[in-house]
Amino acid sequence: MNIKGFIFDLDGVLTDTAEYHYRGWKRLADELGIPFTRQENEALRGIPRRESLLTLLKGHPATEEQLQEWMARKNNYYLEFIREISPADVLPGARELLEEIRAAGLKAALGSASKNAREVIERLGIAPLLDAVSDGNSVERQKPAPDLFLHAADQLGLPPWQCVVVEDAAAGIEAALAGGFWTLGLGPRERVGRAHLVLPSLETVRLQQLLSAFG
Ligand code: B16
Ligand code: MG
Repeated sequence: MNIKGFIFDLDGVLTDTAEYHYRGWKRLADELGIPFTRQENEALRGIPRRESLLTLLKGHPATEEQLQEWMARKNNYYLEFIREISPADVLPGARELLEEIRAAGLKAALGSASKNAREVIERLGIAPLLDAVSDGNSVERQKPAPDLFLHAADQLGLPPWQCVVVEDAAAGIEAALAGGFWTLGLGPRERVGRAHLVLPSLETVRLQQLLSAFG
């Protein structure tokens, strides 16, 4: 069997923190008098904090000091919102798949661009099912650079070709392909169609099905 490990993105794969990111950015945008819609928020999927802010600003001038203050402000709103997260917020099928991976003696890691990823997985109650955590603090270059997933694979002690990256964002699929990983894309083909395998969600997925698909 080829596949020995799985690397999971967080937002959009294991849970849906996108709504909380949206509410945080929206509150900041309202305060700055900048229009910001849910649709615009979709483009920020998997995109790191600073780049998200620059996208939201749409060329609105800002000093470095202001950028820092606004990022901190949005993050404080986000931290307030994620206090509501509980084990009930794990997306359907995700916990079952993590449990199957553990039972089969395979490895699982987190590969999230978020600097708050550890807190979220603790609140979801899935930290014990993850053998390694790579997050927004782990590497310099973020997705679509492959660094984050390479860091995760390294922590698992596995080469990329023995790992499947599970992602919901185009930038994440590109990062995984650039690193030489197998890719499972979750969501519409317009977004994750470059993945080796595309599924709507993890809801009905079984480990055996994935091992056969990538084996
Ligand atoms: P933070 P993922 C990403 O998470 C989110 O999709 C993206 O919207 C967010 O801006 C980014 O994390 C950084 O998050 O501000 O908490 O460091 O999909 O890579 O798990
Ligand atoms: Mg994501």
